[in-house]
Amino acid sequence: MPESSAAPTNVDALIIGAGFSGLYQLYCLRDRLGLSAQVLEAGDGVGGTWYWNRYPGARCDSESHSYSYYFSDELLEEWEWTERYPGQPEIMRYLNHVADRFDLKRDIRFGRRVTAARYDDAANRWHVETESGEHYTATWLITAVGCLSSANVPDIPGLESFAGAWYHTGQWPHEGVDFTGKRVGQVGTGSTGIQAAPVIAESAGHLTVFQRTANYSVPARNAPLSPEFKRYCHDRHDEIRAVIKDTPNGHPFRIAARKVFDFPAAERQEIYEKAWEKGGLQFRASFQDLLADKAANDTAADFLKGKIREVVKDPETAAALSDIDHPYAAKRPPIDTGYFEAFNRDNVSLVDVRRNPISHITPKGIVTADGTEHELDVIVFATGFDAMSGALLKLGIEGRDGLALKDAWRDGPKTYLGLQVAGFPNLFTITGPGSPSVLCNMPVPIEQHVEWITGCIAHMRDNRIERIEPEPESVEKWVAHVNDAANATLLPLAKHSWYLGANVPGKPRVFMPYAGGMKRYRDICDDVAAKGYEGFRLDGNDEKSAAVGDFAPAGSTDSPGI
Ligand code: NA7
Repeated sequence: MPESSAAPTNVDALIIGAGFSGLYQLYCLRDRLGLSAQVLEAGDGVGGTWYWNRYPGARCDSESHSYSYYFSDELLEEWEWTERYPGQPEIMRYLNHVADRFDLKRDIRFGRRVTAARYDDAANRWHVETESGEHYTATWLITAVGCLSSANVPDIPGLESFAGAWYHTGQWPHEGVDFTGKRVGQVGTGSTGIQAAPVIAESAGHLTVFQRTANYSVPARNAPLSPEFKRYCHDRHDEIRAVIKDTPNGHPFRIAARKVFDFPAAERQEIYEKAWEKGGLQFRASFQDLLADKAANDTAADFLKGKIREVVKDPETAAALSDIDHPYAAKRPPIDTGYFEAFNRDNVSLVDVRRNPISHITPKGIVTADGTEHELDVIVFATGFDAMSGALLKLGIEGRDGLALKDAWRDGPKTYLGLQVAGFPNLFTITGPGSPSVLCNMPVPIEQHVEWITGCIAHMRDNRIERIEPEPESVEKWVAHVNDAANATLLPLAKHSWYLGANVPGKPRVFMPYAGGMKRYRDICDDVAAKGYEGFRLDGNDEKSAAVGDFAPAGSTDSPGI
């Protein structure tokens, strides 16, 4: 797209990333506050996560009518999704539509990968550099880099010697990959691998799935949206907005108030059957105590494991696929279109790499510990991301007195509200570690974060406040609260979860997302702002921060997001 040759490099606000969060942040700062703002985006187009994740079967697990911005009634009225779950190309069309409709692209500098961001205390400015050597400065620096954008390619010995082609799903070639007749190895069975495998199997000569942790999955039951449902979305968007703002996870459905053991086994089974037929993440909403009570969770886990054994015909494969080591939804629960059914095809096989680990890669393929060489033409790494903190640490951020973010977070990421880090004035992290983000339907926390940051910057401007950063004690309290919230759930029982950073060797194990629920989080943020940004240090006028109070403990009856 054409770019102004005189794009400003010294602005009020710099935003890194042009996905859901960066686009809305630009709109808020530029069009609502009238600030000068620029977005720096590594890709050649808008879309963020969806710009990079173009793998076969890439589709959002949130229902399309909720996977939308809700800030503009006009936008809600004019846009129409076509399927229950939006596929990657449709999400790209949506985000391009939003960017064009609000004339955002003129303030986005594409093809700019940020490599350094340094805070100059004396000038109270952020200095930002890009890979190509450009230099920008700004009063406020806002990261909108997404939670799942730093690809995790496992360090398997011999990968460089592989004679075929290999790809990570999060860095998929724009021109696509032709699997026709090829021997494909897919490593990873998270949400991505579960979406990709059935689609790859359709054209591959043979697909070998290398599974380390077996996973639950509920059928998505994706389908075109009916005219009646489309009309409902248009006519009732106020109602839908009210629901997604009120539910703990920002999804457009309420979590049932009932508890598992208030129902006899036969009735529970019926409830699970209905939820299975309906499909999607709503399965998780069948009972309110599924993520709070292990025995309750076991009933859902057993139901889902039974479904795997029903669907998959080969008993050995079915046993490996249903040998799941964590409670249902303690890791991000995938939803699928024909995943388990794919293992009934003659051209699909499973290798259980928990029992028989990958030892190395040769020019011909993947070798497992038992000495078998699985000959392959293509390897697909559906191995996830250095989630939540990875993309932020890659930006080369240095705060006050040269404090590097990677040093401040040596023992794991620490923020206040997921939005700011002590020692890094005027830096805001949209969906940062410690925010509800990935436990929610993402556009909901994104809109809340962006609006809160916009309000905070307006407050600073109106009151001539030059700097804002959290008091270290607020950060400590928030980190403790995030831990308490996680510990009130079964989420920490999944030892291999990326929520904990456990998927990346050497990464500190810290439960990163806030599991106390989106509504509670929104109330806390509103309260902090209403109390004059309680727990933050505000410099530049006489305003003093108020000491942060205690956050109400996350009770076990609260359902965390998924
Ligand atoms: P995930 O959920 O992190 O899944 C990655 C998968 O790759 C998972 O099965 C991992 O097993 C597996 N993995 C990772 N490294 C290896 C190695 N070295 N060997 C074998 N297997 C490995 O990423 P996704 O992209 O599927 O999903 C990310 C999020 O995107 C998802 O949660 C949604 O929010 C959208 P493990 O479980 O670590 O044993």
